[in-house]
Order: sequence, then C-alpha cells, then structure tokens
Amino acid sequence: MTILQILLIISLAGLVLSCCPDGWIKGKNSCYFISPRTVVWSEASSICQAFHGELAVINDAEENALIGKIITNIRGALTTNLWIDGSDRMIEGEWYWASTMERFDYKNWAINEPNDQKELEDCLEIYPTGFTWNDNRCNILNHFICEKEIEATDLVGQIIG
Ligand SMILES: [Ca+2]
Ligand SMILES: [Ca+2]
Ligand SMILES: [Ca+2]
Repeated sequence: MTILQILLIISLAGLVLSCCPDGWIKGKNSCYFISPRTVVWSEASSICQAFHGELAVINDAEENALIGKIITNIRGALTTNLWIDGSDRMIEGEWYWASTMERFDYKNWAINEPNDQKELEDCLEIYPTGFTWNDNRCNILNHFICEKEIEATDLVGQIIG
C-alpha cells in the first residue's frame, strides 16, 4: 500500500467511526447537547460536566453558525435564551470562558451588549434567533448548550481516542 492509500483509509475510518452519545448532535469538532430543562448558569455548567463536557465554548463564527443551525432545528421547544460558557464574574467586563479561563478571542455580542444591566449581569447567553450574545443575570433559568469532544471508537466499540 502507498502512503496515500494508508492515509485515505485512516481518514475514512475517522469519518465512519467518530461519534457522539445518544441525544447529542455532531458538529465539526465537537458534540453538542441542548437541554430541554431550564436552570441557573452554575447548574447548567455542572450538568454539562456530569456528561463529561462543558457549557459550549464558541471559538469562531463558523461554530456560532453551526450552533445556530442546531438551535433552529429545535427552536419550537425552547422557551428561553441558552446559556453558554462565558462569564465576567471574576473581574467586571473581563469576559472569559469559564471551562478554560481563556479570554474571548471571537465574540458575537448583540448591539449594546454586554451592558451589565443594574451591575448584575455576569453570565453569557446566546439568543435563539440571530444567535448573537447577551450578558444576563446568572441566577435566571435558561436552556443551555453543552459541548464535548467527538469520541473515536474502533470496530468493537472501544474508545481509542
Ligand atoms: Ca467549541
Ligand atoms: Ca458583568
Ligand atoms: Ca445584557
């Protein structure tokens, strides 16, 4: 076999065998889960961690658009905005992804946001239409989006990566 053939087989195997758990939606690099429940931001974060994931970290416009598509497909079932992983609870106005403590690189704020209304808004939500971002009070009840790595499995279903 040539190197090219070997590479082709490896890449095909990756396509066929990489997967997401039941109820999760496969994206380009991650699996996503949108909760039908509504909870406060910290509980949303804990629930995602219980699933071995985190609240979604939106790294670029492509991922924001992909999440927008996923939201659009189930929008009829949503009653609120959706929590994602961002927060400025540590230092007001300094937004970071809570799961990695990294400052925002890409951001998609709605017009005039973040506004820290009444100096109470420290958690990040995404709107279910338009998919722009807003800071809101961490203790309101929202749906939320979890993100975790796509799992690679071999033919007998063992996790290999
Ligand atoms: Ca991400
Ligand atoms: Ca704030
Ligand atoms: Ca706001």
